[in-house]
Amino acid sequence: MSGEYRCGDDAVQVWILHYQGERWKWRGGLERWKVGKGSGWLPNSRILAIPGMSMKSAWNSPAGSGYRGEANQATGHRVWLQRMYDVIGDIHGCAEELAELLERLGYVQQSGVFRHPSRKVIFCGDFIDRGPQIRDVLNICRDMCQQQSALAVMGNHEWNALAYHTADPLQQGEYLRRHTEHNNRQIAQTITQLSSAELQQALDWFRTLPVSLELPELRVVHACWDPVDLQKLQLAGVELGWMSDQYLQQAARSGTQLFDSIERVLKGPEMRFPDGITLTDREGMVRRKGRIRWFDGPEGLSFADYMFPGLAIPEFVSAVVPDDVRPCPYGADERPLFFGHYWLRDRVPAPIRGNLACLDYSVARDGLLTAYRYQGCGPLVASDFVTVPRRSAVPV
Ligand SMILES: [Mn+2]
Repeated sequence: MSGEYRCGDDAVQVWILHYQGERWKWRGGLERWKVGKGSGWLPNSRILAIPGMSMKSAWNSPAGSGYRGEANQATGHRVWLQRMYDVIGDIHGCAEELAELLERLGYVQQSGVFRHPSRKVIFCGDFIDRGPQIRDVLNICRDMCQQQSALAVMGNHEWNALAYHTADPLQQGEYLRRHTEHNNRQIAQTITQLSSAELQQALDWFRTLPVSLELPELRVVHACWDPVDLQKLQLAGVELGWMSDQYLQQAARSGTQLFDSIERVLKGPEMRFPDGITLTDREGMVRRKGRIRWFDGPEGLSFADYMFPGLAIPEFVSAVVPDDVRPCPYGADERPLFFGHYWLRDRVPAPIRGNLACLDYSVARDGLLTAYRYQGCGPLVASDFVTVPRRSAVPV
């Protein structure tokens, strides 16, 4: 067979079926193909992605039933592409662990950039702050993105860094994110470890990051997938310029709609604690509200169970979820969604549901750097998580 096929730079897996009787059958051998090589086969076929379709359902689907994927009349082969992704959670300056994780996932450094012949990484954001090797993390991740070996979304720490370094035009000498003791402490490692040129380079890169990725196969966001807020953020980007100073000025100002949207998408919705209860978080901040299981409705759950992660202190176990929580339940029939941000502490990661997984297992606090090796079909399963435990001590 001869012919040529090109599909941009995406890493994909090619499945080849052939028509036998009334059904398409797998031709045997899952063929992995590095796209861009122009392999010479499949004359006259078009190769299309079939989002959300498992191989099993494709095998069993009658020929000509309207699935995207096209028969090659000449050879009787039907072929499609499934892009293959490894989604990686919050990294927070843990470069040693990141390099080890990439190696365990089969990525190899070529000309200084981690690559895989048939897969791509998607980073869930929160590259900086906390850990000891922020420069190396930025170099690894940015290089991979620039060489089309990875995609990335912005985390709240990248957003905070941008706002922290952008002057507030309404208040002389102030910044969009105030230089309070807490905010200074949060970004201290990034500022200490990077030279001012490196910091500027990092900020330039952050401005290019989207807040969400919607691919045919899956979705990725740092904290909360709210389609309404995501759309508002997109529209503002068209109007003001994505992450332009103007965009930052609006979205970093409390009280604006854009502020609410960015907070919700990058930090996740929260609920007030019952009557005057306060908790001190791991960074020493006194909190009056906490993160919720926004992907579920609160029906039938106690306050303790509706926290995410759950928090079974007696005051919460006996309390009810306030009326004004605003979840955005994620449907069981939606494509898989991956997010980070939630500092889960379990030592063995698992999906929340078959189409929902949080990949932040607190690597910067002696937890696990966590990836999900997405196989392109079927419900998410615990055995497709890959983790690397924390190696070195945290500087602060
Ligand atoms: Mn975060």
